[in-house]
Amino acid sequence: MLRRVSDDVTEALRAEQQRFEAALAEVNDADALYELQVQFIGKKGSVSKLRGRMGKLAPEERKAFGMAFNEVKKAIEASLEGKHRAIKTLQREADLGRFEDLTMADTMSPVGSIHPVTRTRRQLSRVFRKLGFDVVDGPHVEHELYNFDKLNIPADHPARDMQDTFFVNGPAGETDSNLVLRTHTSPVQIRTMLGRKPPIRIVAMGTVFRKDDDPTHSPMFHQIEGLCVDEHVTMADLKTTLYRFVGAFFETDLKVRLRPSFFPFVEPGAEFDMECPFCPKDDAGAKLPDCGVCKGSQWVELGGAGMVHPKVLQACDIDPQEHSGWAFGFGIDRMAMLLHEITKLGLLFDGDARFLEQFPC
Ligand code: FA5
Repeated sequence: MLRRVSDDVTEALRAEQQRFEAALAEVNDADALYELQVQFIGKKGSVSKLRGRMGKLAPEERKAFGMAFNEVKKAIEASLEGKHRAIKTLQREADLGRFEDLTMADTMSPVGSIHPVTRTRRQLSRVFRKLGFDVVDGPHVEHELYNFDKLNIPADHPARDMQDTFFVNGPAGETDSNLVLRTHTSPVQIRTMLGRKPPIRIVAMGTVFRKDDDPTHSPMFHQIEGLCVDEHVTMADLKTTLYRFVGAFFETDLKVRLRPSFFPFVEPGAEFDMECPFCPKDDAGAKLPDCGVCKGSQWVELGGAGMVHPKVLQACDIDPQEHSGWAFGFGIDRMAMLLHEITKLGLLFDGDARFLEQFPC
């Protein structure tokens, strides 16, 4: 049988279609797909070129070839369209799965935290307000008269040696140059009693300064002063108040004790101790001797206390026949150390961020 020209052209057409399908299987992106489209059905594409051979066919062969051509071209266009959609879908899925870190670059300053001493001061303030005390303040640069003399510590008293401090020049032209960096918060007792009349119930907290410097003593530290003056105030009121304070502050029921001691501005005077809250215990609840905080004594000292000396009341125009009072003065830094189990006083003041970061807000 005589082979027709249209058979050859149609065969070439089918061959191009197969070549196209094989090439299409390798295509994975839109650019390569477009190139494939141009290569096969673009103006000068291999399939389009075959159409040009239609003019050489006998008129009766043209129709069959025309139909075959359209069929192949449509199939190629459909495949291109299908692949185009598949590529878009893949691209969208890849976009959705892509991880972009949208967090802002770390350009902000680190957040600070509240210093353990400040935290302790705030806690003390809360506890004493609840116990009915006003919180008052006093200056760091104090008159020698208030820091010593009116507290029954005259110029030649040996107690001054224990609180050696920094004398400060007053403002130019001022006659009273007897100014000191206060050595304790006790002068706030004097300021309060000169400023208001009994009944008085105050606490004062703040920075004090001494010529001290060793592992347990710092030249700058913090104290809390308590003062209560009223009619018939006794040592029993002092002990009860301190017992209530310790329970509220350390949130546990601890014993307290007063040991006889001497401070020129109280009579009788005492050191105030509380039961050590940190002693390890055995299974039966008995305290073990190897406590790092109290060194096995089972007591920790908070500071001094006692009944306000009659001479101090008189120096503030309060009649000791009508009124009596008690006072206490504790180291706040020591309390912060107890509360947070800090072993070295200096850590509180070195300003080392690695230490301070351990007390987040
Ligand atoms: C006084 O300062 C008296 N004003 C306390 C007082 C007030 C007694 C009212 C009676 C009535 P003393 O010097 O002991 O007392 O200090 C009290 C507490 O401050 C001490 O127990 C200790 O906890 C703390 N302290 C004293 N010196 C330093 C120091 N250099 N560094 C850190 N803490 C200190």
